[in-house]
Amino acid sequence: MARIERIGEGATVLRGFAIEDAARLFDAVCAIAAVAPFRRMVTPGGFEMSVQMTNCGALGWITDRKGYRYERRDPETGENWPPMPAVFLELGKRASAEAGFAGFFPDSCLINRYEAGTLLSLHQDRNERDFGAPIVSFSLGLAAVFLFGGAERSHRPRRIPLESGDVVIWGGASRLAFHGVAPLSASVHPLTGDCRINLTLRKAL
Ligand code: MD6
Ligand code: FE
Repeated sequence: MARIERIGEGATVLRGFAIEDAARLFDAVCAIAAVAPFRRMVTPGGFEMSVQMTNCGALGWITDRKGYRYERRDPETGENWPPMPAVFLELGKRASAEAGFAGFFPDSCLINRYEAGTLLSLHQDRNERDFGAPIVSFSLGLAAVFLFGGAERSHRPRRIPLESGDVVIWGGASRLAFHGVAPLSASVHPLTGDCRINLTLRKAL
């Protein structure tokens, strides 16, 4: 059974929740990346992000010079994003229910790939239509330090170590909290090799 850790109002870490399914999740990520490759997207300000991204599900989160948004098609291939694997849906629903958000039905999964030195600067997830739905975030492979701040950017973030199999569920009063990921340390993990994979399941529409 996963150990439940409350990290804020509406924000929960389920330690080791996905450990037994980590290999299945990673295999599904590899199959998705074979069709919709990882890429570094450009922010509206013109900076290339250090984290590499792809998506699956009906909608995918993208950024380019025109802004942050969800799109039905992968701009690199012109095709729909690959479908959401059943194992993502099933685990996402179970994890969110365990954290007190019953009835979560994600239509989008953003997949992030971190290598040594990759970071994600503080941001809010606010391109979704309905902030009533939580975000469910799975960590696979190398450990990372998740930065969990407050409602304002100036609020100094807490540092929360995340390991392979940990799940963060994020909603309610924390839904718009600033958060990010500290630069990844170089290491090797038996599942993913030299990288960390993060899946964030969202209800975009
Ligand atoms: C990551 N996660 O862990 C980046 N956003 O790689 C996120 O940006 C995130 O983990 C919203 C809720 C949970 C998250
Ligand atoms: Fe985020």
